Amino acid sequence: MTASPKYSARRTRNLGRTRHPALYAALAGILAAGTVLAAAELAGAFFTASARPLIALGSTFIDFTPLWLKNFAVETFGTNDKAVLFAGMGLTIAVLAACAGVLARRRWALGVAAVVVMGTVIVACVLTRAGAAPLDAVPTVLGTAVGIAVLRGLIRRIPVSGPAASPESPAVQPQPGNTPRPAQSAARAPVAASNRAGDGGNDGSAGAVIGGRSPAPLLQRPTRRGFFAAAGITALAAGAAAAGGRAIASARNTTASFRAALKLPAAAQTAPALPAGLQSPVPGVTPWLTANADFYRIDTALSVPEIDAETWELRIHGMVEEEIRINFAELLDADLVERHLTLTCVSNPLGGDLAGTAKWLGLPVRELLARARPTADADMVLSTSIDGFSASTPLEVLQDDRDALLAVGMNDEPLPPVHGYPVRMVVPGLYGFVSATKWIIDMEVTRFDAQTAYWTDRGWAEKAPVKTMARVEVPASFARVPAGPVDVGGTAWSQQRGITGVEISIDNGDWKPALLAAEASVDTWRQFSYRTDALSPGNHTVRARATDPQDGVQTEARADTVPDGASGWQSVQFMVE
Ligand SMILES: Nc1nc2c(c(=O)[nH]1)N[C@H]1C(S)=C(S)[C@@H](COP(=O)(O)O)O[C@H]1N2
Ligand SMILES: [Mo]
Repeated sequence: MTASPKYSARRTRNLGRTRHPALYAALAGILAAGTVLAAAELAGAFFTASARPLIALGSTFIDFTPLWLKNFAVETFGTNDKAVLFAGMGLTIAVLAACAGVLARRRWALGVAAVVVMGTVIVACVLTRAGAAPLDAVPTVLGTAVGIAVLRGLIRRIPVSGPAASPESPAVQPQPGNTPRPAQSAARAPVAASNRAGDGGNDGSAGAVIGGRSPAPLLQRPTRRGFFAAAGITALAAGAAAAGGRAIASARNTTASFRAALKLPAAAQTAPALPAGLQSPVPGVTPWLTANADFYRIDTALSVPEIDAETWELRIHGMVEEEIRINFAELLDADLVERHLTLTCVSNPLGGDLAGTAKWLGLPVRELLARARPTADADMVLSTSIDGFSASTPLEVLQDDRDALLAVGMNDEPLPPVHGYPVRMVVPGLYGFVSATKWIIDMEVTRFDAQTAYWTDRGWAEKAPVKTMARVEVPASFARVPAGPVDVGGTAWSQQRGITGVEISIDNGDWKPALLAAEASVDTWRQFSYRTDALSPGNHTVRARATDPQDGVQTEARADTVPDGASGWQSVQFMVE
């Protein structure tokens, strides 16, 4: 074969000089950053989730996310917003790390400084998370140390001409006219060449991981192959550390097994029997009862909080005659009620799917408040989650006769972890962000003029009753339907007021009443159906609007989701074939 001369020619050239050492340095930087995160992930398995750098970084980022960006993310990516956030973070870190690598090759001290700055930023994020302990900084500090060692080991393996590069004597640029050296140095026995004598003066850490800094004659000449071998080993080790960290973290998570074994008590008051005919007859309309697995999830938590139900405790304090604490066993012992309630998110755009109906099991919040006895001038309850999220709920809403629940069960199961296990609030009539605190641990009775909640501090309203809304689900946007009459179906909600009518307008024509499905209660959504006249082939639009008995027809005025929920009449385009 003629391949061999070609091969050796290329090989010799590559051994002799590297035309793009900065690219190697960038790769070294990226691998070092990956090692920082992986090592921290492994160490972090023995700490709380927010001690893990990516979680802490992402959570902090979310907390500082400007309103427009948050809305953009939710509207564009919906419930995938977290995956997008992680991807964006990964990309940002990779770019910064590549720069740090390039910097490190030119001036080692600057590279180290860059890595240390990154580590410090992460430590700051970790330590400012809700419930963080000083020791939570340990994984990141360890990870940063390992990352610096890896960076050092890789940088000095960047193939260059002239004397071997070391962090302290940065890479010598390839000289024009340098004679390529034969491959013999690479063939030298690695053991003999590897370290020993030259290790004096070394700071130690790098040598321990990849190989010591040795004077040029003793160190085998850095080769392309050597660099990529080290890079590959680094990537493998980082991957193994990250995977190992995950595995250890989930093995150490005992909340899952406790939850699986948990038998919820029977309700003292079961849910009123559901009437027949709740489901719209139009095929394709959302199931009236939302399965837990299909229930929308919206929260700021990058890692689902793990709460040990056996040590969970809720404190009710502030402007009360008597401070109260209740633990999980006491809560399960109380007279629990079961209710079907529809929960909706303020970020739901017209026609959006951030709404769901479940059967909740819980203790009415008013009973706890009755025990605590709020003082006369209190007007708000600030409920706080273990991860620092908080919601401001008007006190009277939690004291009137609606079924505001401290919920433990969802559709006959303990709350799923993502929906707030072990305990959350669910308040009929209010959007989730001002009422439905998941992973709740604290309720402070206070005043709207004294305290503000998580989203209120970020531009959203402090009070947010649910707006009456009709949603067309069938036909779907841009659906193609056969000629003839078209079946329209959907869901409307107006928690606390109920739905007494839904009207449909085809192609901006007169409003016609839709057929309402049965109603379970004013706190649950209500479905509808409507059959159009035969429509001609081509594009058509269908609009829907709901009526509630208190405020009449839902407003036509369009409002954005910010600050207190979208309004307006949804319009859906479809095509008759
Ligand atoms: N701890 C915590 N609770 C939270 C939130 C949150 O970000 N953190 N988001 C709220 C919002 S905006 C909504 S709409 C509901 C959504 O509840 P779900 O995810 O169970 O559907 O939870 C509320 N409770
Ligand atoms: Mo929400």
